[in-house]
Amino acid sequence: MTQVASPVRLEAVETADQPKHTAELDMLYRSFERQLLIPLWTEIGDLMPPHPSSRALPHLWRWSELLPAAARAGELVPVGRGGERRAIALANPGLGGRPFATPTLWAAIQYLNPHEDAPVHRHTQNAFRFVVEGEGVWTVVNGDPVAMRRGDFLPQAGWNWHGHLNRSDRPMAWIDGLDIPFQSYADATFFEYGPAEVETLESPERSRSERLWAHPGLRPLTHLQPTPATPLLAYRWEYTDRALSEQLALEAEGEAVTLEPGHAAVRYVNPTSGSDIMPTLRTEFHRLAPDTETAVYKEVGSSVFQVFDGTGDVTVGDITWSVERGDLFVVPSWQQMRLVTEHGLDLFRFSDAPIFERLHLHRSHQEGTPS
Ligand code: 1HN
Repeated sequence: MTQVASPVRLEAVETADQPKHTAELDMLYRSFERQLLIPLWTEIGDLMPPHPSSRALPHLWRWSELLPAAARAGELVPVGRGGERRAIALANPGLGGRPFATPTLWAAIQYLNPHEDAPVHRHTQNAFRFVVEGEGVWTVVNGDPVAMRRGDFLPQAGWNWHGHLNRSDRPMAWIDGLDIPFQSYADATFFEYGPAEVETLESPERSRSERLWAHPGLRPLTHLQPTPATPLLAYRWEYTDRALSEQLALEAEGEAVTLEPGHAAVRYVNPTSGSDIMPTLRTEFHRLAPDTETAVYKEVGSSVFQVFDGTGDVTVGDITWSVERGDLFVVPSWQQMRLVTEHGLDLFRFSDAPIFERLHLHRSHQEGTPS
């Protein structure tokens, strides 16, 4: 048998049904350590908690601190082949110094200087961009240039070639979300380099993907089969904004169309199936009207939120933060969350919910409702 140092140290536990701590028991435990064996009776509390108890912690990153840090990286660190992206990841303080926002989700701020390119590559990880401010960058997906502007959501499913280029005279920052931690634990990751230069002759207003797919309720007869990820590469702010304001307007006219009073919400979906935009990622936009308080809610799986506009107080677990534009916060699995706003609050959200739903592990609970 290969001898490797055991990272564990087994300790006798003396509860009613456990053996007394004797020299013989100690020898047995030392031999378990040498053989890399761990008895269940010393671990059960950790492995089988009565409900999810995430190592990830609720945490807030302020845009007012993230953006200057990214801009400084823009002065000091070039972007190119090898490093691939000037992306700076949110590292949850409960996850041991890994660049993981939650056990399944990666979130980063990415920054591109004027006339810079981020080289072409592809990976199995599902990704998206969301833009909280600025414009001028095109993300080029399989040769299709897609303009990025404030409020746009740009999904980018695994194994598609992609690079970014800033065609403007100003720097631009945005956030990236990916399922990197999930695919890393699952040993499912592949990666390939493409050209170092992002090739595109045009910078069109509308991508080919939008010209084919961005017509609500209409589907090309040549594309009737459902695809696992959305073929639409940009969900524009103008539509998201209108969908949310119309929900609130209909509510004001007496229709029960909002999630709860004053809380409008939409999910970004794959137009070929009506399901989430990618197999592992769920993305939504939430709008709270002024003077709205949400219910206290929790679910299995983790989320990252970015404040798009407005201000409010966010409670996650037992921490409350006052938030403003661009701030990012993490909601770990089965931690309660609640939002309160006086002047109105717009929030972008992404989560790993499709993974748990597909595996029949998803549960949610709203305070005041039966469990
Ligand atoms: C990536 O390709 C992007 O394309 C962003 O912008 C973040 C993090 C790890 C690996 C690949 C992008 C990434 C990434």
